Amino acid sequence: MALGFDRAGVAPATPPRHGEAFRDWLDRGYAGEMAYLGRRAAERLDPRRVVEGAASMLCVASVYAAREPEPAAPAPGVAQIARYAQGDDYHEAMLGRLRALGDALEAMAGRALRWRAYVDTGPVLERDAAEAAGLGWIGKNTCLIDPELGSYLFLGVLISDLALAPDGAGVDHCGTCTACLDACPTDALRAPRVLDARRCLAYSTIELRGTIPETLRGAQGSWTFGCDICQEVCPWNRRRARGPEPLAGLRDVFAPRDAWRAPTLRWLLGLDEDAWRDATRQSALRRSKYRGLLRNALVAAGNSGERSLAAAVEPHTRSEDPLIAEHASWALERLGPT
Ligand code: B12
Repeated sequence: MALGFDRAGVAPATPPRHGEAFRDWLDRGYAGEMAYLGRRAAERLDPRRVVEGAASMLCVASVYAAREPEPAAPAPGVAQIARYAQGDDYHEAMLGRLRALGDALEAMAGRALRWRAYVDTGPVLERDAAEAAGLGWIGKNTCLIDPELGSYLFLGVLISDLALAPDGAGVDHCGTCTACLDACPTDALRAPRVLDARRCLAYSTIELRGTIPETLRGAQGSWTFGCDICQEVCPWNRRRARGPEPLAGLRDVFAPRDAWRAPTLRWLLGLDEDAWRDATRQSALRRSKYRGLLRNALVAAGNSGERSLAAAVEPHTRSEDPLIAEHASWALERLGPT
């Protein structure tokens, strides 16, 4: 596929199969502070409200990390960064290619089409659409899993009024496995395919702007941006690939940057805002803002057991920002007397 996507498939532009589950999720308050998810709920529940006369959804997926039979445990004093955020920001990288696909579809149809392309930020349940388009199935960890590629996949969707032949929905292969539910350190997976985002470390380290609830801090371990635990334990991400997985096409855009593969907490705690801006240019890491990343690193330092980090934590206890000062004091107390 010239555009560098690993998978593509077509679903009819009809209401999502799990629309009720989405409504129920909102009603339970599981979206936490992500109010934007409820604001355009009607559109999320019917793609024809997004594109007038919508007939089909062309869904794409791109691998952003290779599968590993046994993910390595983090070294002491090292921060864990979710794989999806270690390379270049996926939004622009995928959206540009999806838009090229829209233009190509128009040329192919020989008429002006109504179409919209989205990656992450649009009023679409992208996993539902991807499952309906046969790109895989929604696992018990709520991630879209491809039976060959696993779940380290970015998704994108192009909704258009062009009637394309649908590919048929993906088939569920989770079976009796509950590895993800058992491994989640904060019990965010309340039931198979039901995630209370307020308890999810990806939410608390990326989306949450304020204080990280004390109930989540210990469980955060060394995760400093996002969390991959429910994917790392998934057998579909642990199957040995047939030979090393080549990083080609769009994939090399997402290859980990040296700075973010396994950054030390000492380095992160020493970053000022300008250095943070430089290091997060064109990266999904920008989403937590400087303040959020520093807050997360303080919690990870508090969990590290590395007394030598106290000297890097201590100055932040005098921060003018009460959020930073409070998390730093918490971390210092947890590290114990120097
Ligand atoms: C909000 C959001 C989050 C929130 C909430 C996550 C969530 N599960 O909803 C937070 C910040 C926690 C988050 C975390 C992550 N995210 Co996010 N996120 C989104 C976003 C913007 C909206 C998702 C949404 O609408 N959630 C609403 C709830 C209700 O959906 P859901 O939990 O998936 O539940 C559905 C299924 O369970 C389904 N279902 C299917 N069968 C069944 C059966 C039953 C019985 C039930 C009840 C439900 C059900 O029905 C529900 C409704 O569709 C999407 C982009 C998009 N526009 O879709 C990206 C997206 C889902 N995220 C993505 C990624 C990569 C991540 C992380 C892996 C990043 C990281 N490593 O930290 C984690 C994964 C955590 C996890 N296990 O989900 C990718 C997922 C790709 C994939 N392979 O699945 C997406 C698609 C972005 C993209 N374009 O690539 N994310």
